[in-house]
This record gives sequence, C-alpha cells and structure tokens, in this order.
Amino acid sequence: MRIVLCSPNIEAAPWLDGLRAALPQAVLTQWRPGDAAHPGADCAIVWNPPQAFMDAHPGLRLIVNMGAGVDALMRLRLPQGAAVLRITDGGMAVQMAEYACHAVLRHFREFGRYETEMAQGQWRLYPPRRHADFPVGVMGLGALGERVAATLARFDFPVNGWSRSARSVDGVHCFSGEAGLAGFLAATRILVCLLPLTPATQDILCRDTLLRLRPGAYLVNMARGEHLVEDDLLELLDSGHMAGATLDVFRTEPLPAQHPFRRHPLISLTPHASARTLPEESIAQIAAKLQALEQGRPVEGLVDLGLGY
Ligand code: NDP
Ligand code: OXD
Repeated sequence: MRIVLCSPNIEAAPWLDGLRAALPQAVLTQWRPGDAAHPGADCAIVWNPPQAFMDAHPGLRLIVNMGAGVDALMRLRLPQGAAVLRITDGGMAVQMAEYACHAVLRHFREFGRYETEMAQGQWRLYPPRRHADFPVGVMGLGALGERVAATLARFDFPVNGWSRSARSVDGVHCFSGEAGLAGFLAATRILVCLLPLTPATQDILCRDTLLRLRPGAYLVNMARGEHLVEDDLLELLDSGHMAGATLDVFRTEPLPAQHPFRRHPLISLTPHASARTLPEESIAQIAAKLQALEQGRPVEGLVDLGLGY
C-alpha cells in the first residue's frame, strides 16, 4: 500500500512516526501544498486537504479522514471511485460526554450564576430544580451522540435522542427521521447537537427548530457551526425563549473578536475543543482499519457519499 499523508494545519511528524510504526509494510510519504503528485499513491490519510491534493492524486482508492466529521472532505471533488473512511470514536466519545455533562449540569445547577454572584460578594441560594423539568434531547445518536445520551441519562435527566434511522439506546427515548422531529423537540428543553454537517442538517438549529423546544430552552452545539443560524439564536435569547447556550463550534473559526457571541452574558464559548483528536488512538484505529480492509473484513466508519456522513 502506498499512503500519502496530507494535513496542512496539523503537525505531521507524530502521525508519520506513528503510522510508520503501525504499518511497517506500507510506503508512507507526506504531501505539502505546492508539492507535485506522489506517484502510485492509492491511499490518503488527510485532515482538511486542499482541492489541489485531490486533483493531483486521481488514483486514490481510499481516503482516510483523521477526524470524525467529513464535511470538509465532502465539499471537495474526490477521485472517482475513492471510498472515504473516518475515525469512529477514537477516544472522542468520552470527551463529548464530559463536555455535554459539564454544560448541562452547569446550566441545570446554576453554577455560572453562583460563580458570578459570589465574585460580586453575594451569598444567595436558589430553589432546587427538578430533573424532570429539564429534559435533554441529543440530535445524532452515532459514535459520539449515543455515548453522550447514555451518560446524561445516568444523571436522572429524561433523555430523548433523534437520528435519521430508528435507533435504540438504553434509558433514552428515541425518535427518528423527519416524522420524529416534532415530537423530539416538543419533549426537549436542553438541546445537544451531535449531528454530522450534511445538506440535510445544515442550518437545522434555526428559529423554527429552537422555537419548538420547551420555553427556557438551552442549546449545546458540539457538532459544526453551520448547523446553527446564529442570528436566530441571538433573537431567541433576546426574547427569553432561550435561556442560554454553550457553543464549541462556529461558522467562522477562530470566532472573530467582534462577534456578538463573544461577550454575550448567556453564551459560554470554547474554541472547537469539545473532543480533541488523539493521535495515538487514531493511528491505532486507522492501522487496524486498513489491515481489516486489506483482509476483506468489514470496518466501521465507511462514509456513505450519498448521505455525506
Ligand atoms: P456518526 O456518523 O457516528 O453519527 C451521526 C448521527 O447523526 C447518527 O445517529 C445519524 O443517524 C444522525 N444523523 C445524520 N443525519 C441525520 C439527519 N438528517 N437527521 C437525523 N439524524 C441524522 O457521527 P459521530 O457521532 O462520529 O460525529 C458527529 C459529528 O460530531 C461529526 O460529524 C462532527 O461534525 C462532530 N464532531 C465535533 C468535534 C468537536 O471537537 N467539536 C469532534 C468530533 C466530531 P443514523 O444513526 O440513522 O445514521
Ligand atoms: C472532528 C473534529 O470532526 O475534530 O473530528 O471536529
């Protein structure tokens, strides 16, 4: 196998070293913007490659994405017939569960409010809240969303889940498809987004969707910035329908210094940090998947190019 790595914005050395150790029989090279084509490459391992990389390598049979979301790849013209494989979990599901639980519990238990008031020298207690009044809904029950939904259910929140096809997760009330969306939203107050970004999910967190959540709703977006219509969220925070949001991903990253989210008192921000790619785990997973494919065994994470995830 002749593998070419292309990851313009990531330090390549640890990936090259790790992949060479894990796949000693493969020939592995690194392509940098401006390089000529690497002749004979049949497999690419990539993160945010430019179109020029794809154009230079029409012979690729397999493109391995060094992360979970393949939306950036799906925007490119890929070599005809190339399959796309992605990281599934790879140590990110537990990080997503940590992030979601932190955001949900911080809101539910009013820790942000207490921190602000203590810093102002106040000492005030608010009445305890009931889990039953804060049902959580997780959009996307895949490698990451399923773990998040199951973990939140352990904190006694009523948890709803929504996916494209019907799914079943212990302790989670599952809805699916367009037909299930209205019931899912009506049953949800804290909405957690872990959908892939596809033509079907772009702008899904819009005014119409958010208005169908229970009043005093809260949004946690850990998926992609393009899921959220930013002005709609700002309007619904102003109107009081939304009580706040925790956002990890944005339409423009880095988030511009003057962006209205930056200083909004009801919005908590992180810099696309909810689940970091872990090179060691990812390399081991990629190597295992490449070996399985070579031996004709099935692998998880082959992307359906028609659906875009
Ligand atoms: P998966 O492909 O494993 O799961 C996607 C889930 O979304 C599935 O349950 C799928 O349904 C559901 N889904 C897809 N399209 C629709 C639709 N049109 N309507 C309803 N449900 C839909 O993805 P992962 O869990 O691995 O990752 C999810 C996303 O998280 C990534 O695509 C990426 O954008 C984001 N991410 C963000 C990171 C960050 O640091 N902020 C880090 C890693 C990932 P079904 O089960 O029927 O297929
Ligand atoms: C991913 C990401 O999709 O880091 O893996 O956003």
